[in-house]
Amino acid sequence: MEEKLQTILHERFGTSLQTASREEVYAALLELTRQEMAARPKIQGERKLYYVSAEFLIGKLLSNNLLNLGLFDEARTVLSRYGFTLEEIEESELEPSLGNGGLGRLAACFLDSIAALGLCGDGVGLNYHEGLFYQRLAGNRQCEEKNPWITPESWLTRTDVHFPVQLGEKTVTSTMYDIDVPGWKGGRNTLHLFDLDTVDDGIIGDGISFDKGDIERCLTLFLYPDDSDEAGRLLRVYQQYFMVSNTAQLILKETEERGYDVRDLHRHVVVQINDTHPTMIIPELIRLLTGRGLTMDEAISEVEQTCAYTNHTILAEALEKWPIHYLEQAAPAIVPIIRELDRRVRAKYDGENVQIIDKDDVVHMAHIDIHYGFSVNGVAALHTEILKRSELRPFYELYPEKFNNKTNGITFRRWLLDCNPPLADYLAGLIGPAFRDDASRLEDLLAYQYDEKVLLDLNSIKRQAKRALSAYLRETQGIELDAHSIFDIQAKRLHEYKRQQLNLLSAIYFYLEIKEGRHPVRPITMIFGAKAAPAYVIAKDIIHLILCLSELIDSDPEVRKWLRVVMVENYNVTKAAKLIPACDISEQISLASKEASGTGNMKFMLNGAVTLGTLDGANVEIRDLVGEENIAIFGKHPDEVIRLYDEKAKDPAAGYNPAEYYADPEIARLVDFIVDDRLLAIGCREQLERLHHELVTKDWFMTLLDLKDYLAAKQRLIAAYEDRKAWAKMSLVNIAKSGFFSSDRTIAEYNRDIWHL
Ligand code: 26V
Repeated sequence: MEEKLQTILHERFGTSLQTASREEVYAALLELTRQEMAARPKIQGERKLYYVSAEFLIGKLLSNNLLNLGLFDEARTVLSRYGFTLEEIEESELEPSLGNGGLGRLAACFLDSIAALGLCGDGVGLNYHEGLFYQRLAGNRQCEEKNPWITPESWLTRTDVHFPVQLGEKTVTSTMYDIDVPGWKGGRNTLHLFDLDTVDDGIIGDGISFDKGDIERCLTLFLYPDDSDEAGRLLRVYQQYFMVSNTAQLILKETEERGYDVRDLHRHVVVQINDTHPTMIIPELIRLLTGRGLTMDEAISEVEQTCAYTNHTILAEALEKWPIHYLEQAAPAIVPIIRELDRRVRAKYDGENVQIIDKDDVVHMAHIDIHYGFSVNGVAALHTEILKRSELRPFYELYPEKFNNKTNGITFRRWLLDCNPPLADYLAGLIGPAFRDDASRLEDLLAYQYDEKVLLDLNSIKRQAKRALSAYLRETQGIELDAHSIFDIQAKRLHEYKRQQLNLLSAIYFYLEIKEGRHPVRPITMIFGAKAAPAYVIAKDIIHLILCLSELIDSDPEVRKWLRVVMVENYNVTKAAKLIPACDISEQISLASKEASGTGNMKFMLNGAVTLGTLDGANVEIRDLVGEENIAIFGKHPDEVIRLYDEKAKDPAAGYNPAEYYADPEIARLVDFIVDDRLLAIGCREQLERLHHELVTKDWFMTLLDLKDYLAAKQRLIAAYEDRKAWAKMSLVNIAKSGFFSSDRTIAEYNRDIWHL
């Protein structure tokens, strides 16, 4: 490798490893890695998977690709010979922020595992020029800025594949870009990202504003453009149709090139629809197949046996519904097909609640997927049960055989080997390297749970990671942390159901206790990472509260010694990889029943954090694996929460009422601090009062219901931290039991039950 790098540096920049800048070394490593990837065989198969997704949150790729190519250790060694670290070289790489949160990161982990297992499967999505916005923290607020990532030095390859797509009245021509996906010790698949040459970043004005009506110039600028107005919602539909029309055309072209008849599509192709965003691929494939001579019956039958759907949320506002006139405007070609699909459903079933087009002429996207797909899966055991029992119950009664669970997973290549080499190397020294290929072998670690030396080592690896995070935050945000304090981290999208506000009420509790002279046994560092959707008012109020509290505490030397509240700017995959190894307490505190799975919970566990969580999503499975004694569970049971919602649905005066909890002076003391003069002096009255009012009068996600139980559980966990050996043992059991959450396991299950590749 050293020689190859020297050659590239010499030929491209007339320099060498002795004299090159970090940027030049990055460019050389990028080129070398791209050459190595191109030399890997493309994975082939009789049957091919297309994983279609609006999001692929792939993160930076240099170190991850080196790892999968087996060049990671060599690269680290060569670089260190010249005084570089791979980490600092990778700083030159811009992170492609092609995703929002869990769903997008899951798609990226899946691509990694599909290639690792040698399965023939490509990802297909959109090439957003600015991805999700860049989050700048200023004036105690989130400010959205554009977030360009496409440079001449990038992983994208422009191809000569183009397709015509009818957007509204006009037909545009797409361009396909490819990113190689090298599999661990294996061949390679591809991520295809479609784009339009006419898209123009120059139309972006202040922040992330642009003319949403100028479709040809704005189509692929941003992921999830603001949908608070009609132009924004229409743009979403344009994006979705553009994505799936390209995908459908690519599928038919490749199938024919592979020598198969599209009349047999389902034997050679399987399409996984990642949430409802790609739903229109169903009518689009039907349209194209009838265009190739299949009858409507034949086309529907093929497509029904080709498409499978994954549900990622039960939140009502995230279940996509589009007025049919949006589709008429953006994707007129498929409207007759959607009407035909709806007609067929009506001929078979009476229930209003299973129809595709409702009485208000609104199209329910998930209903298309369920009627015209052969598989419907949830993403954790509890989530799938809730889908069957309540959210999708009428469909489960129609098609029980379609429903199945696939508990999410994460790729251990990125979330252990790449992001935490000190831990990965230590584990390899202890239990051998087998866990790198087979994550279940991490269980071999259990043999050491009473080994004092190992427990001490684990604690010191954690402290090293905390120091590294501290150094990183000092450089990037000028924040100094105490590595001996407890690192308590909540990093995920900002949403009321995830309940960052609950965590903040615990910060207020500690603050008030310290002010009254009762400080914790050890300082606590509470770290948040979260982006809020630009139009989500309460979410932005919660960010405002995080930042105001942070300022209040930092300016109070008496409190600051014992408590810190820190917000990491622009939380993304890169930041996650720095935070996760350094975490002691992993906050997974969503209202039970609302978090479909969570995948951050798995990443923190794998890196030795102890979960403080509700019985929600995959937390339930984590508890089952590690046992009650190695996790801190609190809060109301999901059945109880569902019962409270049902009661309220029947009678608005019944069910959960926050006022009943606010009547408790201990709770009121914490909630009222949100509008205390000390915070009002720092923050914005309107925002803080709105948040306070929301909690006291609505509190849709039942923060106050779980507050006391949460405080008690957190205090117990903080006390438990003082027995350093017992804590290390908990940490060890979490690492050892995390193998189940490898996405290699998840993908093997998808393949066994759904894809049959
Ligand atoms: C919904 C919406 C609604 C309008 C704004 C833009 C937007 C973007 C995405 C979505 C769907 C969100 C679904 C989602 O991300 N679900 C998460 O999926 C993870 C992977 O399965 C899972 O671990 C998380 O629990 C779940 O919240």
